[in-house]
Amino acid sequence: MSVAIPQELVERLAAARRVAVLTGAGISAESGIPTFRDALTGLWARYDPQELATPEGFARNPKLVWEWYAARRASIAGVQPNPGHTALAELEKRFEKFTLVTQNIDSLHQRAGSREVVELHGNIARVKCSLEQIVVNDFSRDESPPRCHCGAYLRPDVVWFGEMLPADALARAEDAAEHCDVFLSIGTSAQVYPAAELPLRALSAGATVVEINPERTALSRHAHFALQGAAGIVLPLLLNKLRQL
Ligand code: BV8
Repeated sequence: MSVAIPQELVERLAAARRVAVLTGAGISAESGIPTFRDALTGLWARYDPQELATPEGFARNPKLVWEWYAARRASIAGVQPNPGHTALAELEKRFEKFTLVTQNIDSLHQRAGSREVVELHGNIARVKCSLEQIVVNDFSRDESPPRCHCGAYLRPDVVWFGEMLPADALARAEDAAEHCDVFLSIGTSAQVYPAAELPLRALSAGATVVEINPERTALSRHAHFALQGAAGIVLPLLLNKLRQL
């Protein structure tokens, strides 16, 4: 599937000093990680992520939620960054300021070589005490979920629905959106707030907003450029066009 990259977009990107990016589950889809909107695969198909990814869901059934994350962590362990992640790591080197804000919790941007990554929703590789809210690295696994030394359950260090985002991450993301020349929204259905607000902040601050997604989303009609294609195809194309200038 070939996607046309408008020359106007290439020129605006080439002239940009500051670029901000928001990625969602779609950029990891080509690595084999199911997106949030795709039906959950296998034994988890009968659960609603918006049920499980909540403090209430964890309180109701800590073992089920812990095991859902353990299954997702195991599925992530075997995957690799894809050409979309790699192209973003290359693009970062071409700009004075390049801030990659992600909703993903899979570490694939860091593994692809991206250096300035803002994790809005935490990271599945980290575990924290559900009471003290501090990251815990050593714990016994003879219980599911395991317990902190204080006796409370441990939980994944991710942001659940209904929970506040890490204040410093959100502040960095908002600052990047408000002070960029070009904002790329990649692989996100633009439905989850406050992340979904970021491209709109960039738009009202005068940035050129670009969406990369095979499907249209709530953002598409606001974007200056809505490229309907897969990130793993469009981003390497965009990088090549910049190199040819
Ligand atoms: C909060 C971590 C304050 C856990 C996640 C208005 C303002 C503020 C808040 C709200 C509001 N309205 C409602 C809320 C509450 C809620 C919310 O937004 N709900 C939604 C459902 C309406 N927000 C919150 O609770 C946030 N907290 O606001 O705190 C507060 C507190 C209490 C009350 C009010 C306010 C916390 C949200 C974070 C939740 N945690 N993840 C985990 O992963 O288990 S969210 C999780 O879902 C992801 O992190 C991500 O953010 C979201 C999924 O979205 P996407 O990444 O976009 O993925 P999705 O599957 O939806 O779409 C994939 C896209 O990729 C598709 O468009 C597809 O076409 C595309 N695609 C597919 N293949 C490709 C591709 N694109 C490119 N290439 C491809 N190959």
